[in-house]
Amino acid sequence: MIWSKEETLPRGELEKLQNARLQETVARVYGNVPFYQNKFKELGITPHDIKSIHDISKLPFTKKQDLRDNYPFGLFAVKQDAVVRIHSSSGTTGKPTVVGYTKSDMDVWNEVMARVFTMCGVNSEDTVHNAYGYGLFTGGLGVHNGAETVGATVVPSSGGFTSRQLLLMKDFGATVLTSTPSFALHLAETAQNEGYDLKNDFKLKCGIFGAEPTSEGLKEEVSRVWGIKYYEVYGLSEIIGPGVSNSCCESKDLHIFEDHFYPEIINPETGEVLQDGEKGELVITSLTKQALPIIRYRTGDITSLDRTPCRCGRTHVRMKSVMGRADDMLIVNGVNVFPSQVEHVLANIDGISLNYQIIADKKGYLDILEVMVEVTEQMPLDSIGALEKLQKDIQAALLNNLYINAKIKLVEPRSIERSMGKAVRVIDKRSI
Ligand code: DLL
Repeated sequence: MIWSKEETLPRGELEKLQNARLQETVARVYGNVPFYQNKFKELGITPHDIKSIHDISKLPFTKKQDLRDNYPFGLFAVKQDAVVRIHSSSGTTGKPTVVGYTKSDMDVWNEVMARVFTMCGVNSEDTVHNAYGYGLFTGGLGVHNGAETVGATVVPSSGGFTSRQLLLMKDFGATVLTSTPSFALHLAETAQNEGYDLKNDFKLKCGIFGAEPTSEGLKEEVSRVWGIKYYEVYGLSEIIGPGVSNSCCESKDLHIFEDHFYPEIINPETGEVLQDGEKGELVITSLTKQALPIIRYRTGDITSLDRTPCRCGRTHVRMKSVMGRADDMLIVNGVNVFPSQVEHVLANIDGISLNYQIIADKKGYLDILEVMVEVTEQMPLDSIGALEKLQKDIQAALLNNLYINAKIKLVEPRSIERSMGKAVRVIDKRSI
């Protein structure tokens, strides 16, 4: 089943739609967002220079930092009374990245998420157990609204409380699990430890997983232990949230809903636009967003595009599953973390220096994070009480500011190895 006719538009018609929508978007940002007006002026262009998507490379890029620099609502193209929803993620300087939606943006989000569910064969007969986090993170509510749009029964369980989630999944007869892939495996492991029979106690037929980089091996493992079909959803809050692209029944690659989100692949070093099939950074321009229209957003995600026809009948371009990041962002159990954010938190705590290392690893199927940090010379290393308090303070500050639960290891001054060049801030022992 295909949710909407736009998903199968012949490419010529799709392009016409994209051309018209790009022109509208460019006019909207030029007229309403001083940041873009200034950028256009710097480049010596006006909206009249953009006649079709073939002109898109004349436009400036937008980066995460631009959202932060214009915190909280500086890039919004509408007045506050038109905004019906805000989401946000934590930011480098303690200030979050803020995104907003009008009523029509919410309609688009529900529409693309309805496409996602339909692509995975989910309809009103299904019960969706939604274990993506609810709240400022777009995963919980974005997936929730899409499931309701196709008429499915949604169980809004959010993250955590693993044993209770298993009970609900079994008793409510969930047929679809939506969560991060690592949480799906954690649920399976807990179910096995608690004596459930994964194949017979549950009615799951598929799962829709995303929000973090995932190896093929881990995907196969999720599919195998639960005995379900694995679908993948991709998205980012700056563009809409989950629902930018999704894998179909015929292909592991993800169809990008390009009537709403126009993709390009660039060389992350030079900004040069690359050809289909070439690996580079995904850049997306929103074509219908009202509250936060965004031009050539640098996602930081490395992938490639494929425009060959898909057996499922959809004409929309496919992207490969994300292969890595162009920057140093870590994703820890679905939460995005930049080393600079951790540093900013550490900088506000007395008794420690800014010599630190972030170590990401796996325990079972979940990610664990350790922050190793040197105490200052003044810190009495023989005072166990003082060290324990310091450890707790750092842990609480990271949790409150960045929503990450890290183990803190305090070490003596000058004990973390110094490098000759760039400091080694992150050791990622997880292999994706
Ligand atoms: O993670 C939105 C989302 C929620 C997607 C639920 C899928 C499911 P952000 O918190 O803004 O939004 O994080 C966006 O997460 O740039 C990628 O690096 C990563 N990401 C999202 N989906 C995938 C995926 C949500 N399927 C960032 N595979 C993105 C790999 C993913 N990475």
